[in-house]
Parts: sequence; structure tokens; C-alpha cells
Amino acid sequence: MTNSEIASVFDHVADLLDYQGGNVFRVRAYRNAAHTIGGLVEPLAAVRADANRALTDLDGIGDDLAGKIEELLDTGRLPLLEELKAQVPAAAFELMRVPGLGPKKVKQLVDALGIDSLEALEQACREKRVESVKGFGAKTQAAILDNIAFAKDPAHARMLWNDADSIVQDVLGWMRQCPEARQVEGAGSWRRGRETVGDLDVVVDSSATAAVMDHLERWHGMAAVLQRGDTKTSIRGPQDIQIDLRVVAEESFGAALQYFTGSKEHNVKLRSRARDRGLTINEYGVHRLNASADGHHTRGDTLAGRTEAEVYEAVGLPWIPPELREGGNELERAERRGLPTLIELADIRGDLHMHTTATDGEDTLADMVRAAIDRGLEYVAITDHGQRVTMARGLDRTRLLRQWDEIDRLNESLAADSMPPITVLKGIEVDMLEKGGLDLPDEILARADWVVASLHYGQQQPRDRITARIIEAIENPFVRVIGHPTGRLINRRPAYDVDINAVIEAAARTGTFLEINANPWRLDLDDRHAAAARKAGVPLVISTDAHSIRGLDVMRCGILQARRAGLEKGDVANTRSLADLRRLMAQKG
Ligand code: DGT
Ligand code: CA
Ligand code: CA
Ligand code: ZN
Repeated sequence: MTNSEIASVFDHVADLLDYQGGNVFRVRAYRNAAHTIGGLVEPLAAVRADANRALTDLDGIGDDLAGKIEELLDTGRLPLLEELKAQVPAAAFELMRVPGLGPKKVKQLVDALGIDSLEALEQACREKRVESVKGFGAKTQAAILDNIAFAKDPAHARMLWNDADSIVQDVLGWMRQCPEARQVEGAGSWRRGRETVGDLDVVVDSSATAAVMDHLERWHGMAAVLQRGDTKTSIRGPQDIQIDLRVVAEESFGAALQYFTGSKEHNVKLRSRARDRGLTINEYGVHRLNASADGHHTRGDTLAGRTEAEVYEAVGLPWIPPELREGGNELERAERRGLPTLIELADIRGDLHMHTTATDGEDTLADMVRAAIDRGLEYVAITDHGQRVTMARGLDRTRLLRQWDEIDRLNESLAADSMPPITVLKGIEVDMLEKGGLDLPDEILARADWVVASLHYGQQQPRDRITARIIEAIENPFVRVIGHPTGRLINRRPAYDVDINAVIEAAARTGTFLEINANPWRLDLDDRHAAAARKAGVPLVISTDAHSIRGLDVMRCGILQARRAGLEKGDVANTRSLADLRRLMAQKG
């Protein structure tokens, strides 16, 4: 079993225990374990196999949970989960997938109305029976209806890029060990860096097709062979994801990689461009089209196919980065040599949004900073939650000022230790209050090095209210950046209703930055909004919003989103040195 499968078993157990009204500490233990495991890069099987380490070294994993992990690794099953499933109505779990419906609310609905399916819940909402259940009401009922529609949409059942990536890395690593495989690359939406992916596509250069396919069938993640043909095979991998493998000859590898990277829309445009030039392009290469006497065309000489660059060159274009291949205006830009030089992970010099144990982070200030040094960052801003976020023990002025003293001392000791230079900025993530205003006074914010303002509460308010709250925050002279500006959670919750163009316009007018939150669930702003912000002259900030050391590693997801938006290094404020960033900040006011 993979880490994310084990994490999902523990999450499932937590939901079912919670549904039964189980002990809160027990529920929390399973949730925390799921969270820890879900964020682990290294496979649990490897931790277990290492004689020098124990599963119990992991945060929140005691003897009992370690035993359950071993059971899952050995048998793929957990008797506890099966017992719980037998005790809880089957529909309960389906209902818990509706955004905003947790185990407790689902239990109320099941008990009060006898709801036994998603359809029954939808029906009950339409017949206005839900609004009469204690604690529900008409507004909640309407929200549930919207959210059922959201949960039912197949577009919201796709795998997050970050989860897909760990499977892709695993399968590419395995296929590269195949002696008959010369080149092995991932293609499809994964390679284009989409937020979510439907299935995984792998292209292999080999002249021993059967041997390559056999090798894939021996991969530890292989669950079933779905289809096997002469050049293509599809298998079901971990978490039910489909993996399509194509084996091609060396002279076609670039053409196949290009073809299966897509997108379909990009390829359609590329093919039509080839036609205009008397060429034909497919997964085997670029060929000349010869007109024969009867007016038909026949395939002539092969012009390209070995590499992707050669394929694009054959139609008179420079190579186009996969993140831009969505069938927009990338061919025209390539034609006039106007493609952007896309930002890269190595361009990032600071991370300006992260949490510590002072609020809802898992690691201490000192540990977060040490991890940032390890990652080569030159500066970080510590931005724990303000006091409104009571769930996360948000900071009031006293605790915030105490944290800033701690940061002062840390900066002094870092300077004295002649470590690689890093500057820790005194920051805060203030909350935009439901009634307007922020949750900490200006006189405190004036003393911060960096202020992120986010909207976590009152997300159901109407469009003009939400927009006004955000613009008010933008107009605050001390607010530097708006955190996750639309609030969407991919597959879980749509964005709140906000006039994003008005937000961008206000940011441009005031010299306020907008965030691309790199968390794989958020990726907020998304590519289109980030492109619009860039066009309006608003500097973007790509931030991890890390709640743990490993949370710092999602920066690459934010980079992919920025690349799909066509952003260059210069468009992103935290690619600058701290001195240059400060100069840019000084333009606000
Ligand atoms: P996904 O898997 O839904 O996240 O999206 P993709 O883009 O990975 O789509 P997929 O896996 O169906 O196919 C991978 C690429 O292969 C796709 O972007 C373009 C190319 N392709 C596959 N089938 C066709 C087809 O029937 N016609 C054309 N023009 N291209 C295709
Ligand atoms: Ca795909
Ligand atoms: Ca596919
Ligand atoms: Zn945050």
C-alpha cells in the first residue's frame, strides 16, 4: 500500500469513529496520523525496512498505530475499518464527501430524516425538509444543494497533481530500470503541470515492446492490466489511477512524447499548422505530404521525430514548454519568438507565508527557519494566524509581540553564527473580519515587516460584501499581499463569490501583491487569474503557506501554476533579493 492509501484508510477510520460519536482524542489521533503520512515523501515501507529507524519515530505514530501500519503494509487490510464500516450506514461515507458536511452533521441528517443516499439528501433539500432539522436552516440547505452538485461533478474527482506526481516518479523510476528501455518520460496533463490529472501517460523508447510492457506489469504499484495492445498498454495503478504506456521506436520518441503530452487543443492547432506547410504530423513523426495525380495526398519523407525540439522546428517553431500547451495563443507567440522565459523553482529566494507551533503549524519557529536554510532560501516571513482564527489559537497582540521578540533574537543568533545568510521577517496572517476590518490594529501591523491578509470566515457572504472586504484589506497601508485570494479548495470547495477583476484592479492601484498559494489543494490564484494580475502590473508572490517543514516543499506546485500562467521571474516578487523586495514594497502608499 502507498502512503496516500494508508492515509486515506486512517482518515476513513477517523470519519467513522467521529460519526459514531467516538472519543475525540482517538478521532484526532487517526486524523493526525493520516495527515503525517499523507505528507511523507518517503514510502512507509522504506521506513519500516530501515533497521535504524522505527515507524514510531514519526510524529503522532505510537505503538498502536505503528502496528496498524504494519498490518496494512502486510495485508492491505485493516479489520478495525471493516468493523466500523459494518456498524455505520454505507451512505454515511458518501454523504461526508459533500463539502461542508462532516461526520456529525451527516449523523444528524441520517437520524432525523433517514437519508440513505446522496439522491435522498438532494431530494430532502428540494422538498425543504433539511431546513427544519435542528441546526440546519434554509441557508445551509441551499449550500448543501450547491455542494452536492459540486461533489457530483466528475471534474472534481480527479487526482491532485502533487499526488499524481509521486506515482509518476515511482513508475518512471521503475521503468528506467528496465534494460530494454532507452528513454522513459511522463507525458499528458501531468507533464503540462495541470492542477489535477485524469490518467497518467508514459512514453518509452525501445525496440523490445513486449519486454517493456512485461516490466511495467511487474511494478509494485500494478493492480490490474486493463488492456494490452501492440504499442500501448494500460494498467490500473495505486488509488485506481489508470496508467497508459506507449512504446515507440527511437526515431519516433520525440513525436510520441509531443503527441501524448497534448493538450488535444494544442495538438489540433499544431497539426493544422503542419498542413498549411504541406506537412503531416502524428505520434510517429513529421512527414512531407505529396500530392498525387488523383488529388489525394500520400505520406512522403520523414522530416522529424527523434526529439520534441526537432518536431517543433519542422513546423518552423521553437520548442514550447509543456505548461503552455493548452491551445491558447502559444503557437502565435512561438511564431513571433515571443514565448516567455518561464519562472523556475531555482529563481525563488524567499518564502513569505508559513506557520509555526505558535498557531496551527506542526514545527517550531527555529525548525521552520532551519528547514528554510536547508532549502537555500535567503529570507522567510513567519505569518501565523491572527486572533480571529480561534480554531488555530490565533495570536493576539501580546503573543504576536512575544513571537517577534523571539524572531529578533533568532536573527541575531543567525547573524552571529555565520550560517548561510537568512533573514527572518516578522509577519502575520491577519484575518478579514466578517463585518469588515482586520483582526489586529494598524498600530501593530505598522511594526510588522510583512503582512498577509486572508479571508477565512464569512465565505458565504454575497459577492459585493466579499469583494468590499478584500478591497478594504488591500487599501490598508500595511497589508502587503492578499493570501489565497479566492478561497477555493480543489475538489472540495468552490471559490467564494468575489469580483476578482476588482481585486486585481485595487491591488494594481495600491501597490499590493497577490499570492499564488502553492498548496496543492489551493493553487490560488489559479493560472488565468495570475495571468490577469500580471497583465495589470500586479506583482505575484508564490508562497507555500507551510504548516510544517515538509509543507515548504510544495513551492514547486506553485511554480507550475505560475508557469502555466506564463509568468517570468520578474513577475514574481519573491524571486528578488530582500533589498529589492523592500524597494518594491516601498511603492505602496
Ligand atoms: P487527463 O488525462 O484527462 O488529465 O488529460 P490528458 O491531457 O493527459 O489527456 P489523455 O490522457 O486523454 O491524453 C494524453 C494526450 O494524448 C492528450 O493531451 C493529447 C493526446 N491524445 C490522446 N488521445 C487523443 C486523440 O484521440 N486525439 C488527439 N488529437 N490527441 C489525443
Ligand atoms: Ca492523461
Ligand atoms: Ca491517457
Ligand atoms: Zn496561512
